[in-house]
Amino acid sequence: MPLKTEEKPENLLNRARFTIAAADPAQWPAAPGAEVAFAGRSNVGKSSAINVVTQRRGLARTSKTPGRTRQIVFFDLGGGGSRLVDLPGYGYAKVPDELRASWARLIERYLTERKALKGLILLMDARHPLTELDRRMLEWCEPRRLPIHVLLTKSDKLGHNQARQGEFAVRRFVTASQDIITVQRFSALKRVGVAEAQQRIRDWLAGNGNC
Ligand SMILES: Nc1nc2c(ncn2[C@@H]2O[C@H](COP(=O)(O)OP(=O)(O)O)[C@@H](O)[C@H]2O)c(=O)[nH]1
Ligand SMILES: [Mg+2]
Repeated sequence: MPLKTEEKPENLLNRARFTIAAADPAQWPAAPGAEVAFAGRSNVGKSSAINVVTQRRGLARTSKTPGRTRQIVFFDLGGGGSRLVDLPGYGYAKVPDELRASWARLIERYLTERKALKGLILLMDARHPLTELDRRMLEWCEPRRLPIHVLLTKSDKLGHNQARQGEFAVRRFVTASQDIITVQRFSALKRVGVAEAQQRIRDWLAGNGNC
């Protein structure tokens, strides 16, 4: 019998619904299930990427003002307890050190303790990937064997060759962990690389490791 439309695996992401913007770990949804989190600098395009991969414009709030998201936002994908997670952006220069440190602690706690986490979508700006904090994030995750898929986003702002150079630079940086770290070009604006990103997310949620 053919699957009903809403049960097709490719529609899993379209079912995303806002669950909670959690300021405190006590508010994180009960942990069973599978989760894919989006991380990266403030303003890099995390919320835009979530909207594009779920094909739900306006699901995650996007902003022209960096540093607006201070909470971990969970989106339920229904059924089997799968979720997408919008992590607070790191590295926004204009927040006080104390606040920045508390964000780092929150993200670290999430990445360390969250059993449901199956993989991290790490967004970097295609124009200047591998910032200090991007590197630290990769270096923190590598020994913990957390699978990462890097989206080099806003690639619409770059020519083909420049975008390729960025891709090579990130690949070189993670050479030792190619089995768990993958890289692609992406643009939320021009819908570049959406199918590839969706596939990676669905594979993780389905328990198919990194590839
Ligand atoms: N040109 C371009 N702009 C983008 C892209 N993705 C996001 N933006 C813009 O970058 C800004 C920050 O995006 P947002 O998704 O809120 O970033 P977040 O802080 O990482 O969640 C917004 O003005 C978006 O419209 C992209 O792929 N290309
Ligand atoms: Mg955001």
